[in-house]
Amino acid sequence: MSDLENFFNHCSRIVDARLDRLIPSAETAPERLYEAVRWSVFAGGKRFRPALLLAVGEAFGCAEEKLLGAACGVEMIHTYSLIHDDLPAMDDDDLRRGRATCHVKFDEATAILAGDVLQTLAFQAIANDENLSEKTRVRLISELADSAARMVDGQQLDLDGEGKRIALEDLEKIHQNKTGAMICVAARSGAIIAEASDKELNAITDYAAKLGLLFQITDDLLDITQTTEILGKTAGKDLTAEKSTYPAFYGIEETRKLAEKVYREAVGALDVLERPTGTLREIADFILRRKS
Ligand code: GRG
Repeated sequence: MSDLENFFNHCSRIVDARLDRLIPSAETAPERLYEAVRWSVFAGGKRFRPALLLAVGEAFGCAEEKLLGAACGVEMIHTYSLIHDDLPAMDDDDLRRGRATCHVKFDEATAILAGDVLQTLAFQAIANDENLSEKTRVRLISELADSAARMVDGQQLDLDGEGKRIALEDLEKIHQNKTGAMICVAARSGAIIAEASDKELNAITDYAAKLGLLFQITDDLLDITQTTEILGKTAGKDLTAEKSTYPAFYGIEETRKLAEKVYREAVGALDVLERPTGTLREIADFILRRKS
């Protein structure tokens, strides 16, 4: 197993253990709500955003314990967005993370509430994190709130663009918000907790912005080149929903070249850092080559 795989496995283990402590048990009333939350949270997501937060924090020498609450907060917002994205009023999907979506397993109202409560639990996880100063907690909450709002903006823009031919710059705006904001806040949170300088935070922000774009480009490619079984979510949805995607603009081969260019820009942004950035570079490489 590669060092990066070991790192991801380790992150998944410690993040899952902390999420288990932060999320009320399935026996907590109203049981159906917390069963639904746990169904979606512990469904085997990649935990990419928490791993990114931990990797950035560790590059700046920060202890894992200080990073875990914020990492879980980001993952909870991400999971809420997936639950709501799968609802009939949005993407209307029945498969996520390799199992039935929340509204299919439970019901639509419960899935809406499961997403709602995950949002509040995310902010609670940071507000109550005694490993962090109150000033840091407020800054992280503010950054996470801004990013979660940008994600919702991006989702609305995406819905507005369905079935229409949109300009490339509008496509980029959708993705900077819908996908990029949460990836960016994960990386920035790691740097903020680790007390990175402003110059270092700017470099991490540039890296994360490119990484978010790379994540979306590879997501678009996987949607048309990968199977439902491997993705753990329905493949080919972008074509069915007539979405504007990078392959729709450029074709598959040019989109692959674009992904490589964005990858080089992401790792290039790290060059100004006098820190051990090996894991961050490997993460960009992993996103470029990912299969799910
Ligand atoms: C409904 C408020 C609201 C927002 C939805 C997340 C999102 C915004 C939509 C999901 C649609 C989508 C496929 C977006 C592309 C990028 C993305 C967020 C993919 C899913 O993230 P992964 O691959 O998923 O990290 P896992 O399950 O591994 O956590």
